[in-house]
Amino acid sequence: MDSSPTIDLIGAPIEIGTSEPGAVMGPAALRTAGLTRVLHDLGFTVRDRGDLAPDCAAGQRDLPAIRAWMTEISRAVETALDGGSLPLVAGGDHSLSLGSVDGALRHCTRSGRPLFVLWLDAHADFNTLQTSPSGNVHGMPLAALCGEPGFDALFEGGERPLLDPRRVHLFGLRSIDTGERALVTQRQVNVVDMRTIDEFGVVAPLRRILDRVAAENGHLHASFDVDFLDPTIAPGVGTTVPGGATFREAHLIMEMLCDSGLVGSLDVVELNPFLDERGRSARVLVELVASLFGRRIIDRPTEMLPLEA
Ligand code: B3U
Ligand code: MN
Ligand code: MN
Repeated sequence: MDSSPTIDLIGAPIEIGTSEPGAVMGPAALRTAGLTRVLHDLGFTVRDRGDLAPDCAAGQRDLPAIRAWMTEISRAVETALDGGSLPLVAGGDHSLSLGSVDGALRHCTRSGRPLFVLWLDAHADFNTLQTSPSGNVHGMPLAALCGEPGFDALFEGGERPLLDPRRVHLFGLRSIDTGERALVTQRQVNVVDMRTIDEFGVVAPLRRILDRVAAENGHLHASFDVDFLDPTIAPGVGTTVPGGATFREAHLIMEMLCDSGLVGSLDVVELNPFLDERGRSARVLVELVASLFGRRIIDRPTEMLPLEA
């Protein structure tokens, strides 16, 4: 990101991509936990664009309803990026990334930069309608964005840019379905699973990803699913998976992303305040977002850098 871009906060209270109600309250909880204030205190101009409210009948959960969301989110993200702002999409379930990544893709196609996606998530979200065990669209956005068949009803007619699966980096993976796993391998999606993080920590794998994005002058879209975190620190999410990232690991990732200056757009998804404990998860997320946008403990004395061998 530039030194201090304007941040466009885009609320996307969508929950039709999941079977667990409550994510609709996510954007409100993030605001209550101080998201806007924290960013403002860090010196950013934050334009709160409010919550998107596409026109679809209440209770409608099919692909055309998700398409209505997708179209609005995509436009909001593309408009923000075209205007030089950094879009922060607050969810809402992970199907919202259909829109945010689509918007970033459209912007990048025009500006001629490759789009990389860092998917911080317990899940791969690479199911198709065929492989999905649940039928929930929040488990499918990456497959749809990468052009897997079966998602035509999601996209408006005409050309749409496709996401290159080899530029997708799953990070924190620890739950994947059988057909989904085959597809992730076939399409050469990059995976840093929890086993890798246990063995090497977060620094080496993340540095490798960031070096790659920097070498190609890419735009990095970070998509942060609350279930990337261990449920003991972030219980407010519909699909908890044990063995997630610690606060320290997540915090360090955010600091590294900040230092890289590469993140051009961000999603914070799957916060379910109905399942949270006294706002804990929302507060943790706001802390992490603050670190991504430059909050630091102290400026590191340069003679301390680099510490690695
Ligand atoms: N892979 C499973 C579970 C899941 C994916 N994303 C979330 N849960 N949050 C599925 O339903 O596709
Ligand atoms: Mn997800
Ligand atoms: Mn997930």
